[in-house]
Order: sequence, then structure tokens, then C-alpha cells
Amino acid sequence: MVKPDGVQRGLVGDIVDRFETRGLTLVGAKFTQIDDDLAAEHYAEHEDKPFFDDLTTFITSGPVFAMVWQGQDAIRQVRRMMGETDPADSAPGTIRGDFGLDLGRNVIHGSDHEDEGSAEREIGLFFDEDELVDWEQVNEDWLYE
Ligand code: DAT
Ligand code: MG
Repeated sequence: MVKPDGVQRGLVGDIVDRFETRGLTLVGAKFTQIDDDLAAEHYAEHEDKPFFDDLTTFITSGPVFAMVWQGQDAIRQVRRMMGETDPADSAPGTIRGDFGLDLGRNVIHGSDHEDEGSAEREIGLFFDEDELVDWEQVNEDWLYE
């Protein structure tokens, strides 16, 4: 999900482009503004952290662009493309390493590949089942051996 800072800075197109050209398949997308209840649910794992209020204030501060991408090892590959949680620690070439400087403005959210089921849970928070499209990319034979 492109966070409010990424949307405001006009980075949606670049971020979509990276996932598309990597070979992932877009199966859902939604431009929306998160309300307080959804923010609390989305970041429930962090509710006891000192940064929770700042985090939920930030994520509700403007529109976000939520996406569902599918492909081989998609969750982990997206995390690698995002970089580290802190843009200051993120390698150039990653999304956070190319577009961010500050931990509290790190441009993108991605589901946790180490937390089994987090992607499924988060997809359920943002999308109804009929908003996800089951389709086959024509170039699949050229992306996978
Ligand atoms: P990630 O977004 O890489 O999955 P996370 O789930 O640990 O990272 O934390 C969620 C968001 O909370 C993160 O994108 C930025 C913010 N955050 C994390 N750790 C923080 C900290 N120590 N101080 C302030 N904000 C923090
Ligand atoms: Mg996380």
C-alpha cells in the first residue's frame, strides 16, 4: 500500500511500475482514505508501541493506494523491493531507499512475509472477494520456467 506521503508526493505510478516490470500480477487495487477504526485494526500488532498514535494519525492523514500483487514468492519479493522499515537503512534501488529519509514517512506498507497469514488478513481488511480479479498474464511463459 502506498502510504499518504507516497500518494501526496506522486509516487504511485513509479511504485506500480516497479512491481509490474518485476513480473508480479496486479489482482486488486483501491484508492481510499483509511478511517480510525481500520487504522487501528490494520496496525493492531503495534497497538502497545509508543509510536502507535503517530502511526495511525499518519496513515489516516490522506488517501492511500492499496494493492494486491500475485506471483512467485510475491510477499517476500515485495518486502525486498521495499527495503528496510527505516528508509535510512534501506539500500538505494529499494522503494524506501530511493524515496524516503525518515522512519515516520516511509512511503509504503507491505504485508509481513515472516508473519504467516498477515497478507491474507490485510487483503480482507481492504478488499471484498469480488474486488479481486483472477486472471492470467499473457507473458507468464516468459516469466517462469
Ligand atoms: P514495516 O512497515 O516495515 O512492516 P513495522 O511493521 O515494524 O514495519 O512498523 C509499522 C510502521 O510503524 C513502520 O512502517 C513505521 C512505523 N515504525 C516502526 N517502528 C518504529 C519506531 N521505532 N518508531 C517510530 N515509528 C516506527
Ligand atoms: Mg509491518
